[in-house]
Amino acid sequence: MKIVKLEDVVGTEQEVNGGNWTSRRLLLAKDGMGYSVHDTIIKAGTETHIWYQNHLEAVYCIEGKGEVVTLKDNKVHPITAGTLYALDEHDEHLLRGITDMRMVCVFNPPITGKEVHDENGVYPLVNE
Ligand code: 9YT
Repeated sequence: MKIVKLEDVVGTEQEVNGGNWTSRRLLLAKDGMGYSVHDTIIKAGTETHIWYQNHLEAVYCIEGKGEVVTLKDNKVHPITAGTLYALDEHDEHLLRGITDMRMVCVFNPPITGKEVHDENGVYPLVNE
């Protein structure tokens, strides 16, 4: 069994600053679980275009307040602590932080840690 603490990840290459967000990757593909788990801070006042065409992601807000806008229908979904959104259709969306938001994110397939968002907000599939 593995025990991972947030403090073990902070300040390592598993803490990634994406500009509008900082993601602390607790579990990655290398951990062999079949999914990755991230503790991500979305910064207040930011809007990020995201479209994970190669991944499914569930995002559970545990602190803060914001919005997700699904671009196929321009619907605005309020996000507060205790709300989860699941991108079960690889939904293209905008993620807005009204305050800082703390999100627990799960990706299937797992992120390897080497992905960066391209200009379409997409993560490529990376085979290790
Ligand atoms: C909620 C979300 O998708 N934020 C972008 C960062 C992502 N959680 C990551 O790469 O860790």
